[in-house]
Order: sequence, then structure tokens, then C-alpha cells
Amino acid sequence: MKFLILGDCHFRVRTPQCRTDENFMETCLDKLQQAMDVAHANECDAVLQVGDFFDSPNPSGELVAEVITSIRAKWRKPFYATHGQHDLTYHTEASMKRSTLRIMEAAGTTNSVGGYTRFGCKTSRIHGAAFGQIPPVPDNDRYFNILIAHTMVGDKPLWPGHDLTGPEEYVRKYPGYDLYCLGDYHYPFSVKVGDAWVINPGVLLRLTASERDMQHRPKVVIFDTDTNEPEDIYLDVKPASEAFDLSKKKEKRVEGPDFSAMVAQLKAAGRIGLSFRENLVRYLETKKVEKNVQEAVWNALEGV
Ligand SMILES: [Mn+2]
Repeated sequence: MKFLILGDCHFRVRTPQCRTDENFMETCLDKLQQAMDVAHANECDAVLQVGDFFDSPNPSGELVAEVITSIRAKWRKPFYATHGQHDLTYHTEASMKRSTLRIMEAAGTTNSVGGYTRFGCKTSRIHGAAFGQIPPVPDNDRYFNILIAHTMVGDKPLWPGHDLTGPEEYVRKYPGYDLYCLGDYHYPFSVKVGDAWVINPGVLLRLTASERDMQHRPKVVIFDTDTNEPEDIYLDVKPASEAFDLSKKKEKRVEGPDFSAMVAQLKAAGRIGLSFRENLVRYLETKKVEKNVQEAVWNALEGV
């Protein structure tokens, strides 16, 4: 069997700062079209999308309609996607029932996979772990077991002191799969751990003018279960020098005290993130606050 692994898509309408695209929705749809063409040309059996399909939990209706139309125009085979934190209102599991992936599922475009669903796809079993979920334990090793998870696993820390789970550590923690398709960490890696492959195709769109994003080459990965090997297929994209206009980059603000050393120290100690909401998520998880209380907190914050 062949699978097309599709990375974090972050589809959106508004053009990110520094990108030169006049119509960013068209750019997103072009990437999707290219990915679906690759799946088609290689006779893939299913598409596996690793979460953060959209950049926000409330994408424009026009974008959602165009994405659904684009997938349905060419693809009649299974398309599995899991929820990333960008697909979830305030990162909560309960918001899955009102997510855009749910709409796409209702439109017959995708099957959304979370921790409690598993799908049979010929000789494979597809399992999911959405953002914040613990991966299920595969219960039948006669099948080729695949996990699609949106979780921060990477091969290189993104900043000094970044406490990053490596692919080997992740497989040790959640063993039993033949193929791990991971999202969240936006930079690609394909690593073999024992007999299993751990693959993150990387982000599909270069969203920021950071050096790492500008050097990133958007791609999809085809995985063939017969050869047990992945194949990278790079998309046709503009060179970074054309896709970005660096003169639009905001000057770093110089006024005010410089907290960067203090923030770096606190981050290294694992005590603080830069986002209020992420710090709150961490606090609620660390304190093991009950799910219904967490929901009430997020609902109360929705109007803020
Ligand atoms: Mn992402």
C-alpha cells in the first residue's frame, strides 16, 4: 500500500507578513492541488494529514469550500486528518465537535482521526492522536499499524534550552506502530527507529521570514508499505527570494527593558512560555484540572 503523508498545512486567506503573494488563498489551493496530483499520479491508497490543516479554528467559509471542492474534484479514496492545536478552539478536545475538520468530514472529504477512532484501510490500521491526546495502543499486529499524531517531536531543538522529545524517545514511549506520521514540529525529518519509520514532512507553506522557514523546501512524503521506504516529493514553489519581501520585516522594537535573558532562563527551567494561553494550558494540565473546569475557563475567556 502507498500513503501520501501531508504535513501541517496552515491554510489561511490573509497573506502572512513578508510574503509577496497577492492572493494567499490561491497559494494554499495550489499547494493542495499539487499534493493531490502527487497522490493521484503515484496511485496512493490514502492521504494522511498530520494536523493544523487550517491556520485557525475559524477559517473563512470560502477557503473551506474551496478546499473541500479541490479534494473532491480528484480524490475518491480515504483522506485521514487529525486535529492540530490550530484546528481547535483554545486547544480543547471538546471543540472537535465544532471544528472545520468535522465540517469536512460531514462533506465526505476527510475522516478525522483522534485517540478514540481507528480506521481499517486494506491491510493497514490508521490510528490518531490529536493535539493533547495520548496515542492509543495498537491492538492487532497482523496489520500495518499507522499513527497520525500532532505532537512536538523533533530532531533538533528550536531554541537554546528547548526540551524536545526526539523520535527514538517517542517510539519508546508509544511502541507498537510500523509508521508514525507526525506534525506540529514544522521542519521535516524521516528517521528509522528499529523497524518503524517516524516521519514529519514539515510545514506545507513557508509562513514566516525566519531563516529556517526561508530555507525550508515544502514537500510531501510517499510511504510504500511493500518496500517499507519513504520517498520525498518536493513541491513546485517560488524561491524564497521571490516568495518573501524582507523589506516588510518589522524592525525589532528597541524601547523598553530587555527581558530576553530572563525569559530564556525561565523557559530553560520549563516554567514559562511566551503565550498567555499556552502557559494557561500548561498550568491546567500540570495541576490536573478536571476537563469540565478547563472547558468553563476557556468558554469564559472566549469573550475576552
Ligand atoms: Mn503547525
